[in-house]
Amino acid sequence: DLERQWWKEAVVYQIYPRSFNDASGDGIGDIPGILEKVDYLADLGVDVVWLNPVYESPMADNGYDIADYRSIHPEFGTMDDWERLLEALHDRDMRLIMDLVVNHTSDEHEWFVRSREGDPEYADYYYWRAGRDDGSDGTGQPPNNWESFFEGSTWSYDEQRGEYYLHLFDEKQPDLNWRNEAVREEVYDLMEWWLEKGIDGFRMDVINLISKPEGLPDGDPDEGLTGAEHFMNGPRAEEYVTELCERVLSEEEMSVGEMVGVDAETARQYVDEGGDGFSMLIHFEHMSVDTGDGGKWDVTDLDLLELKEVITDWQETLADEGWNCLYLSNHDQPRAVSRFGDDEEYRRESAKMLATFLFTLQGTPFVYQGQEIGMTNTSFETPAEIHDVEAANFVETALESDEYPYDTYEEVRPIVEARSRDNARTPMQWSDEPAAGFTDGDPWIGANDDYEEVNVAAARSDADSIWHYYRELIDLRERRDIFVYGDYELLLPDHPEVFAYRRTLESEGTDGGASETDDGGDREELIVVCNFADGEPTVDVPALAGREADLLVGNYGGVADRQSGGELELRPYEARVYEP
Ligand code: TEU
Repeated sequence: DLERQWWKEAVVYQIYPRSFNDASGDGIGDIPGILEKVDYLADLGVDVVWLNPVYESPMADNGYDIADYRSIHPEFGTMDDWERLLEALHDRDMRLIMDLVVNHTSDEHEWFVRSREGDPEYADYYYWRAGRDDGSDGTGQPPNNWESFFEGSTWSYDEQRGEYYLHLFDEKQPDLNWRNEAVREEVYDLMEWWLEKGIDGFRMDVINLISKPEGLPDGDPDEGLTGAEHFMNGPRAEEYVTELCERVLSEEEMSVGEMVGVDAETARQYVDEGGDGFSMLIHFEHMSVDTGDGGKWDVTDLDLLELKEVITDWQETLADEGWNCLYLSNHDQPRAVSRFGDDEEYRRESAKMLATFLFTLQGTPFVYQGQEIGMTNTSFETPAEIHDVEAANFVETALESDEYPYDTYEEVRPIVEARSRDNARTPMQWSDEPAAGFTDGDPWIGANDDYEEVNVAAARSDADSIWHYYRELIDLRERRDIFVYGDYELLLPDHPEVFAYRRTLESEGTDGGASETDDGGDREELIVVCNFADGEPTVDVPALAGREADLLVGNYGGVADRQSGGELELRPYEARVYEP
């Protein structure tokens, strides 16, 4: 039996503060802006806020480059504002988890500043190496062939120290040397410092990249991101995670490890309820079901069979050990409705279908700001409209190097529009007022053109909106354990357009809607059917054959409340949840 935990039953709402709500009028979202919307979150019914980084930072990667772990960046407000936010959330029975980036710091963090000066105390806080074939100019070639997530080498030469330093991301994000015990102690200290302030947990950024093998060997240049086999789940990654969890975390805190390049089997090493692993992991496997071998920028159609395979693998592998984090959107991904649904004719239907899918799998659902109103991808007419460092570097590399076959921006534009992280970072659409009601000033990034139609005010006043549908799902999940704890079983495995599954929960006590099993216990059951395409398939669901079932929730009107038998005629992007 699965152990009950508050964070399993919670619904998480992710706030990207820069784009959520601007109270100061400088065009950048801030903590006082979030405070104005705390009641909004309570109305929606979410339980936990995951706040993207708000620490002091030069903002080379919008806060994922931290310059001081114990202070708030002035653009976002003050520590007092942050404390008021924590209190306002707790007053409303919501919790707060902080995003923590400890694989790397900013190059403006005091540790790095001292490290590049050669200060003996900090000299070994980062990875410093001499170049290869070190010439008389002291530069030569980078120490190995590893490739950065943000294009180019993972090594930059530092004039002051006269050596190269390692950065898996931008050159302004040097990697911390976790082999150095002093570094690990610093991390535990700052985590304890935040826990003492009363937060409810952490989301740990790229936490499976923290261990690099001795000697930093070259990677195989023919494998995806060069070097990844060495720095993803490196030799001591599991040991460091265990140590971190034992030292600073307990099961009372929600701990979410973000892990790049982790499959379900590997995930089991890192998740554990006993306090020496994370509560759950953010993985990327279902984020590549619409990419080719070339990775993120190699855009293909959604392969639903692959999605079924990935989701089913994670559902089954973590069924009795560990826990799933469920997400379709975040600040690094394009908008789910544009990517997996239809952001034109069937925007409403497909956004609701995706919500149904998200809330009926086993795990903790994460809702990214704007998802609850079906916000869509945006357009980037010229490279100047691109803000994100990852997309900007891609465009530059694509146009200037032979690595990609493109010559003009017009050729790469559809790829940027499909994939840029900026799609998720346009202002939250509160109303049809200028800048979508996000700011009275000039927004740091332009609002999506569709804001006059797609916005919170409109959605809240329309009983049939995506927003109200989210509320309904959140409410159902809160009332019925089966949504949270029920076992998962894939149905119709080979159907190319319809994703269907069964959830079952056996329990001893009585809990509305249950039928009796042979041994006298209760058995609850749900059948979920989601059409991921715009066709109108008739499907035969054997699990419903010869049975009667109540419609618990669905995204179309005009469906009978009670279904007899397994034959279902579905409409474009239709989703239904039945209870036999
Ligand atoms: O993202 C991890 C990561 O690997 C990203 O590069 C991700 O794969 C990519 O954006 C998807 O296209 C985390 C943060 O969520 C991201 O915002 C940061 O830029 C990154 O770490 C570095 O801290």
